[in-house]
Amino acid sequence: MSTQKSSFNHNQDVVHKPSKTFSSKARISSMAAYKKLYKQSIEQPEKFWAREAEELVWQKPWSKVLDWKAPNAKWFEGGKINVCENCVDRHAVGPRKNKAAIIWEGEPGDKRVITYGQLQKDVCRFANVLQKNGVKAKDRVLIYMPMVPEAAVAMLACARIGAVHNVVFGGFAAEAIVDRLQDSGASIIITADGGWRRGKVVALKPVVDEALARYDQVSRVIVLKRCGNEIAMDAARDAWWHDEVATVPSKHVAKGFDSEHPLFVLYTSGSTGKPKGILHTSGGYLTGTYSTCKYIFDMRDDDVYWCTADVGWITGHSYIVYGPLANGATQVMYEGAPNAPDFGRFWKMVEEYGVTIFYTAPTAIRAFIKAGDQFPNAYDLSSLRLLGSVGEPINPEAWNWYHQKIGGGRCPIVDTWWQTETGAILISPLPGATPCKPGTATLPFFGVDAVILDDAGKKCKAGQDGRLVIRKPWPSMIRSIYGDKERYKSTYWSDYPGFYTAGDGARRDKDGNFWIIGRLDDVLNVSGHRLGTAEIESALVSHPAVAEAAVIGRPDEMKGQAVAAFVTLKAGFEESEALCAELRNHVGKVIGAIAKPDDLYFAPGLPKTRSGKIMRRLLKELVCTGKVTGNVTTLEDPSIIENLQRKIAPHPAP
Ligand code: 7RM
Repeated sequence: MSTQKSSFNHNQDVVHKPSKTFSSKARISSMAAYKKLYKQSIEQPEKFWAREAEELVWQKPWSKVLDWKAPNAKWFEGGKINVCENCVDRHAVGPRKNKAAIIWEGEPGDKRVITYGQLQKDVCRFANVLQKNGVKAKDRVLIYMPMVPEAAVAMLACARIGAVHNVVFGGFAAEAIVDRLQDSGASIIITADGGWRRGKVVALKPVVDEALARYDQVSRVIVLKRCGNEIAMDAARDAWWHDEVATVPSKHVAKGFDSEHPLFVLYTSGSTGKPKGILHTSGGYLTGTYSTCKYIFDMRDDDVYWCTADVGWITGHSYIVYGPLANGATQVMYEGAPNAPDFGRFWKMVEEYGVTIFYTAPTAIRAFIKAGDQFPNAYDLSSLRLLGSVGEPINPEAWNWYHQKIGGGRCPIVDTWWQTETGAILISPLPGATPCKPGTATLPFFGVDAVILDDAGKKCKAGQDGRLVIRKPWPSMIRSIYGDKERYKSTYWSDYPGFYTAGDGARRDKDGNFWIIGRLDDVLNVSGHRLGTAEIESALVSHPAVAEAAVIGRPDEMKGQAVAAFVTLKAGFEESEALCAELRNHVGKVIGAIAKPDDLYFAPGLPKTRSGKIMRRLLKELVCTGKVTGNVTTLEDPSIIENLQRKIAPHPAP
């Protein structure tokens, strides 16, 4: 175990305290307030979470807040709740009836505003459609849609009738649909003819047809007409969304379901093995997403919130659909790519709709940096008051750019750490309280007992690397891997019995901040020193020539592992041996000689998942064997690997 100082934090002294203007209006407005409530929430988590859950509408009150027999949690047992009623109906009957719930923009520029009153009608109609088609509580419904309001409507309609949705990202191929149908046993699919992406129609229904040629247990496919592209309709099996909703009433009674009633299954690819169906349930999940939105985004009725994720990811489930709508928020939803027609699209929309809270991923931020400042410079971004980041460690370079260029130096940044499995954010600054250092997700949310343990299960000291562990159950946690309790137990609860292991390496600094240093599967061991991928990559990106970097360990006889780095340069910089030496030395200066890359490859692009995470295992395989044979179905752009395979030559250390 290394105990070097946090090398990720190469501008050690920079601490961004929330401004007085921000703090004075925030729900949690000082560190003293955070610490007090955090202490209470850890001493009596059930009391904290019960208070949060009480802000939701329950059709029957719970009799017990938590029943915990590790690794099985039941939250709010005895309670009956309708998740959809909480996200839609309760706003549609009060003063928010005519408030915009969703301000949607299609990629071609078409616009729609859906009020809570309208959303209620749409959701009720679609709930009636599902029931008319025989869907019952606990049935699985596969949703394969573009980023249109109907994707949220379909999810909410499932929740309303107690059906379990399984959203499959619209960029996945037929194979992913078949896998998920087989595992979940869904018998109905909700899809669209297509969606717009970078000026082209991405056809969806034909992909469903391809999947159903290999799987025959689906009896109904409901198709939204979005793009008007030509598709085949099987008269016995397929029906148009608009025909279906035309024949049903816009009223539907939302009945209460048990708090532990399943809400959805969302598959995560995982680095090896078959995708895991992460199962979430109702009352606890909604409490977690509701509460984190309220405190971490400090969401208000007059905010215009925008999360740029796709509903096919957990971020879209928790922070587009359930959390914001449970808070009665107004949000922007966008169909297409960030660079359609150019990299100014997001900023144009921020200006146009007066977005106040903006939540995106480091991969997007790095793409914006690479594209150039002329794009954000062309728009008025002064409506923004709070920024968020999720998905990967945000390297200080990206943090600072986001803070200055997008936030005008005025907006706090909440770097939110969480997972599909955690359901809601677990580690994050509170924007009116927490002093932020670029690169750290800072401190645990209320009720979250996060620690870093060494291999022997001992708590790590400040500065010491270990594994991130959560010691207490929390309401929005995963309940099982769908259909596989054993795998659930062995994957998450067996490293340290009774504790949840996240699979991330981390360390705390002297102020208690959590620094996520990368996935444990990716951690390097160089001459006995553990090195996180995040910190070496971050050191590379702190060089002015570098846009993005990925680091892996390859076997080395002397050192155990040697460091191999893939580097994408910013526009205007040329690959050269001199630059290579300079980058290597730069890492040496920032972290220490131990982390200097042994091999350095210039790569025009890095292999990423469709949600933007770097796929290091593919790079590792490529370096170790010269080819990539592993599962590449989650790869966003397969040509990147082909190009790397053909073009790359290492620049070995002299
Ligand atoms: C929300 C989401 C989870 C993994 C997680 C981490 C990484 C996510 C951060 C982060 C550092 C962050 N769910 N991760 N957020 N690492 N700082 N703020 O991404 O299931 O798709 O991925 O993502 O490794 O374990 S996920």
